[in-house]
Amino acid sequence: MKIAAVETIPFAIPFRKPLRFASGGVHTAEHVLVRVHTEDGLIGTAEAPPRPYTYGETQESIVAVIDKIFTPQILGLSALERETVHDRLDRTVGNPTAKAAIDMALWDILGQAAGMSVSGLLGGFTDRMRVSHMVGFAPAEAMVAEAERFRDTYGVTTFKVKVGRRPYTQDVEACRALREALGPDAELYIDGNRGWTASESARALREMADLGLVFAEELCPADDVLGRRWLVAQTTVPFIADESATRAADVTRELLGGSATAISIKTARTGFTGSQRVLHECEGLGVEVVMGNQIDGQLGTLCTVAFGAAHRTTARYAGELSNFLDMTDDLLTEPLTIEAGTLRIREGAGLGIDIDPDKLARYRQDR
Ligand code: MUC
Ligand code: MG
Repeated sequence: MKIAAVETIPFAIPFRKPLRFASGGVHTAEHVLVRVHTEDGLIGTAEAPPRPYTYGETQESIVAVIDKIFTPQILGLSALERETVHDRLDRTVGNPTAKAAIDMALWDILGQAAGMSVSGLLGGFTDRMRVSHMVGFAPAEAMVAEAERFRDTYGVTTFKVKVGRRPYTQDVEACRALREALGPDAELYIDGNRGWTASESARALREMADLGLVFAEELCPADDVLGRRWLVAQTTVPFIADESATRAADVTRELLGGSATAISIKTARTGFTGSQRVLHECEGLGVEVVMGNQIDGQLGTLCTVAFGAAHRTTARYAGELSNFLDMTDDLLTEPLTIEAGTLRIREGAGLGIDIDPDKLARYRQDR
């Protein structure tokens, strides 16, 4: 299982409906397909989504850091030597989605070699997750129409609503309209992507106190240290750290500093190995987690559900697993489907990723 080569293939697939949020937007999935080849012919696969507004990575930087720095450092190591692989990758700071894609591709290889599913190897708790859909910025009526469509078509009843616009009252109105349209049983939570100040966030939360929000995520920047602590201390809604806690050490800092009371785990940035570190840290501390979405395509979503379904703590809440439905196409031979509000893991050895060669030829940008 020695690593013989790492392929980085940039590809671009347009979104039918772009996702817009306070820190940016995505119109086209310009991701990088990462394939790790072993000397004995196994191929581990994952995708890295560049999110410059969150991690500083671009499609070009992901390809460059893997090709020029990471691959030469890990060639010849076995897929079983993941700690050594990470020791080498961690010599370079940052680049979380590039590192995570390599990690997940190595797990895919381990699963294939063992003839077992990665989800089973990780923990095997269940074979599916309830789905939470992220509703991006739009006029309130359009946000309601989107949520109703996801409820009626896919059975989804949990929604993460993007907030963080100014004035904050338009987001409060949208959340109120969603609660009125979806009824008391729908689970609603909000994500501000750092768009508001601490005091705007406090006012917005007070005005939404009757909406039964399950979580509030990154409403204001964690870098506004005292403001954020002040906000988190006064709210009764669990406050999720997402982009402010992208590594186990950040998780420690945000939680112990009183700047968050729950954590978003994203396999796109911590792979499976780092995500388990974060998960076990949160379990040890008694802190709730949600499986987040890096605006993943189908490969990334498959990785998220494989991890989320594997552990009882990550399977407790709905995972953010549906935004690939807004893309015009994807690379999998057999597309993912959401039924009765749930997404199942893929059966079979490894991650069960089967890339359609025609689709890859059509969307890859390097040929
Ligand atoms: C989210 O949860 O914030 C938007 C920016 C990002 O980094 O992830 C997405 C979704
Ligand atoms: Mg977020």
